[in-house]
Amino acid sequence: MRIASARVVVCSPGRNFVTLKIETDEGVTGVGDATLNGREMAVAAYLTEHVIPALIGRDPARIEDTWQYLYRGAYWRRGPVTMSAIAAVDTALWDIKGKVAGLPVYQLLGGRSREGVTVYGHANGTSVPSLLESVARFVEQGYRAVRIQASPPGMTDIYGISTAPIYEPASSAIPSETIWSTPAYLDFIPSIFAAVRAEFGPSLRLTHDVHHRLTPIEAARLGRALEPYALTWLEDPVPAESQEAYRLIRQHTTTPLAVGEVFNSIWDASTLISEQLIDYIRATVVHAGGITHLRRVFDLAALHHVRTGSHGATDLSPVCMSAALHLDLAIPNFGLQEYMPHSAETDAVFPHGYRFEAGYLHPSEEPGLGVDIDEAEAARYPYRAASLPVARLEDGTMHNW
Ligand code: KDG
Ligand code: MG
Repeated sequence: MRIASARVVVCSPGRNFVTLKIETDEGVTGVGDATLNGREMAVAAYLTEHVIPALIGRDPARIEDTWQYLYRGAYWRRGPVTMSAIAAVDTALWDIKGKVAGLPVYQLLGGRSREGVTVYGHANGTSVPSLLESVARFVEQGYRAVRIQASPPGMTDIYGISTAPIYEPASSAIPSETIWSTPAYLDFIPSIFAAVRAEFGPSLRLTHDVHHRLTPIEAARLGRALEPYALTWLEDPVPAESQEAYRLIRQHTTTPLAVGEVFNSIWDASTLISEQLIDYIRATVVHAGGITHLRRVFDLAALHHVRTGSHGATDLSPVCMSAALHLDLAIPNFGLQEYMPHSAETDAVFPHGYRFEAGYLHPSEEPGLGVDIDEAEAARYPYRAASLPVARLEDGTMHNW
């Protein structure tokens, strides 16, 4: 069997997605997600101009060799654009391998290690009462874990807060600007955990996403203030370009830490994992080199008591979510999976077989990944340039979004 053709489909059913579809000379097809929020066309061009021509005629069964060919062979290693492109190829080849074998991909990864994939939903509010209502809706639906975000008094439009039914931060072509106040945030956040614990008790698993806004010592202070509320994790307290920064946070708090949604290689996390500076690694299939490379990251994590908590926001397509679920089901050190349901338009473009039940997601039992792209449906939603926002401090200084 040989790869006969491959094409990139860019569509925007409510938000932008980049998808790679590979076809073999025997008519078997595979799909891979290549979406990089706000930088979609860079990955599309990387695939079309530099990767697809080299795929034609290759044996689709040689997943590891193809991965190494695209990684080592490019000379310019790593980075989100390169690794998302490699991820799309790798994911599509796993899909093809599963279809050829007649098995769901999780069976090829060693089989089921658990009955279902525990997921967390996004509860948010513009005030504590509206946050409590939002948490209650997730509990009613059977969620066992919830991420909680609320806007501190006087701060609007900050990360994670939305009054729309589906949170979608990428909007205008030129980034919108938001204002951030660290003192207001640090003063407010412990109170939302106190309120949620008082209302919902100790067993609901809770997380919170700082979205890279603090310095290490500020993060240490927040982690310590949140210890009474027993978080499952505090996410991205500081930017992780400096993995060493986490040593300082770790010295001061027992609040578990989760990092890695912007990581694209094992090298981004090697110090964090091997020194046990974090508790959860949040890298995911589309941005971290596909199933092949993410499995390598997760295996390293398993050696060091670090569990997984893969990113699963709506800018990761149902193709990525399908792949993530097969991996989540098979690995020994699964922790928690993020889950934001997609819009009805997105679900129609990407027919998939995974399903939510009683707080768990279950991957499809179909051969391969159990997801596809309906290209006629995708063509109804052309690409629209959309960027993530930026953040400034109150005096106008650029900050981390
Ligand atoms: O594209 C960026 C989003 O995926 C990110 O802002 C979402 O932080 C996020 C999360 O934890 O889901
Ligand atoms: Mg996050």
